[in-house]
Amino acid sequence: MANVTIIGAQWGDEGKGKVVDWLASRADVVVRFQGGHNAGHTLVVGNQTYKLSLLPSGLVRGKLGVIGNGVVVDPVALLAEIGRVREQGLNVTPETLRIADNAPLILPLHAALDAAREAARGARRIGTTGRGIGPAYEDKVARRAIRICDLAEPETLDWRLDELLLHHNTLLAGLGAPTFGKAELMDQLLALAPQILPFAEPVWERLAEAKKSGARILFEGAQAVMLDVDHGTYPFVTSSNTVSGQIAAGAGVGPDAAGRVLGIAKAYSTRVGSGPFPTEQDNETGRLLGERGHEFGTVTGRARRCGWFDAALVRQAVKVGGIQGLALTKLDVLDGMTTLQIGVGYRIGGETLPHLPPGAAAQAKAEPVYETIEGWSGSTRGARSYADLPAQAIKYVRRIEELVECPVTLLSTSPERDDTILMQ
Ligand code: 2SA
Ligand code: MG
Repeated sequence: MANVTIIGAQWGDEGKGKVVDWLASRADVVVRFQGGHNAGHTLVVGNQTYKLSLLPSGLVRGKLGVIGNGVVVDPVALLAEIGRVREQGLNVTPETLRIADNAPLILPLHAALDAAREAARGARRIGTTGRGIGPAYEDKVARRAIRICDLAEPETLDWRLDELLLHHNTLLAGLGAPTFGKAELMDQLLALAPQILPFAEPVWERLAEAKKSGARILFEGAQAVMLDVDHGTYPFVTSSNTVSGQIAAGAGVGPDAAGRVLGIAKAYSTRVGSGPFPTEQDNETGRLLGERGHEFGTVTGRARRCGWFDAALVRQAVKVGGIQGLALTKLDVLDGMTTLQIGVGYRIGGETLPHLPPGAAAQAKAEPVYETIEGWSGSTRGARSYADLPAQAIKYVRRIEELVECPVTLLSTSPERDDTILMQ
């Protein structure tokens, strides 16, 4: 297997964790390159269920895990997660986990600002995970972030914190939220330094060595293309680039390192948080999908909004995300539904569009154009070969391939790792 990059092709929670886990057995290194502990990847291995947020999924398979510089790292959340998975028997040490020394930190003031802003937005809130992701990325771009390497230079923390607090306390006070004191933050950083620094290194160097030695690298995306800060349903997006192109900047490798780009899509659609969702079914169908698909956020436990597969949107994700093959997950959730709908475009006023327009007002007005397709009565749950699938389920998959202009190369038929069908 050459290198592989895995990204979400919808709004997240497509089942990337399972597919990454499936492929991790054939990789040597698993790399996170964007996002932070807003991600929630569920991995079912035998009778153990691992819920990972910040840790690369490959750790579950004993592979080297790398957190790239494109990730925003909450050191407290990281240590807590390491503690949790260690209790489940995983071996997470500075030998198995490496973190980019130039990755920016998420501090308590980031989560506080995230929450204060969401409260101030009221009905227009983004529905963030409240983890401080947006404010941490803002600080990185504004060149005032405290990075992991700064923990090794405690003499610089004084002025760094001054600069950070000048900015954040002004904003927090303006929003009527409690401000932060320097001494307390300084103590926290100094206490964290010896726990975090053993994991830190220039990971670009290790990845260059991995490339030289022919090691196979798996890039594990978090969130999804429709949450990309440039290409997603802005402003209802996360604050990082989630497309495959981000692996280069977010891990310190060339773009050729991406290898084969696999997009993950659910056989229907879900979204957590606010924002446009043209094929949403805020009705009995949506509730049925949510119930059968256990659609609750891994990180926050929020109920996910559910609706029909939106081929127009996934086609766009395929193009901007550089997706070469699609893994379709949770097909079994559609088992037994008499008729299925697939979104193929949008109607706004009298006009029909092949893709979702970028403006928020236009997006809110977009009505989906559907194609109706007959469902199947048999079960696809746990199917492990193409021959086990009802004919009509195959038809549904084939129609999706045509509409999104990308081959479906993998089908996942249950959360179990082995319930996976390799197509072609
Ligand atoms: P943020 O916190 O700034 O990244 O939120 C901005 C938007 O991005 C969405 N977002 C996500 N959507 C789906 N899944 C995500 N991860 C968790 C999971 C979510 C959870 O895998 O289950 O547990 O609730 C994720 N992370 C960010 C978010 O909903 C906002 O729309
Ligand atoms: Mg998730």
